[in-house]
Amino acid sequence: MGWTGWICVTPNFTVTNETKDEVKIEVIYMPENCIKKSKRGDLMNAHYDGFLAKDGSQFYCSRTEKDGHPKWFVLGVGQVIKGLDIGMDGMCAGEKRKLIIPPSLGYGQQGNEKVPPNSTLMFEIELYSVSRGPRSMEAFMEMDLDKDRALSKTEVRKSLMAEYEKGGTRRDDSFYDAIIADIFRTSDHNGDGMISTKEYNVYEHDEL
Ligand SMILES: [Ca+2]
Ligand SMILES: [Ca+2]
Repeated sequence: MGWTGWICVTPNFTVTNETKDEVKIEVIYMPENCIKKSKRGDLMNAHYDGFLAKDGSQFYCSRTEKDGHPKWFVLGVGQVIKGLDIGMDGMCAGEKRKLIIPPSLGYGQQGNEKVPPNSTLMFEIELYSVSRGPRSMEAFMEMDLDKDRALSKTEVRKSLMAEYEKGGTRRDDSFYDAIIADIFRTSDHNGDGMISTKEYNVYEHDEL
């Protein structure tokens, strides 16, 4: 799922027949392992770039914002604009979507500093992870088996195995290796191979 090569450029697209009050969803990439689909209340980790539909100009790019990390937010609770809450429902980790969002589900008649009034928006989304519920300290403590207030790869693996193998299906190591590599890439900011409580709780409430 490498996103390192993804740069923020204006894509080639045209908007036709935009429907009022409806989010148009186009799946650009669907991963083979689509295990868990997002639903309201899930914690999402995604990159999303926003463009104005009328001329394709970019008004937001999470890859160049702040530290360029994918953004964390809870789905369906208004932490992002309505069109994103709707358009990112039923999505799985690794999936990419293009969304077309009418003004009523975007920034409306007001717009914001970068979005003119009554703008139809186009978003490109790449979802990295979906997990049930916000990252709570309770969940952290549960995963932190040796109680050293840091999560090792072994601890993360055990917790993933408990979750993915609930139904009794055994998955091979490479399945977990890929997920763990992804989790540590996005969460282990100082690269010491452990996820600290601070790194775990990177809760960003973005303006979007
Ligand atoms: Ca630990
Ligand atoms: Ca760390």
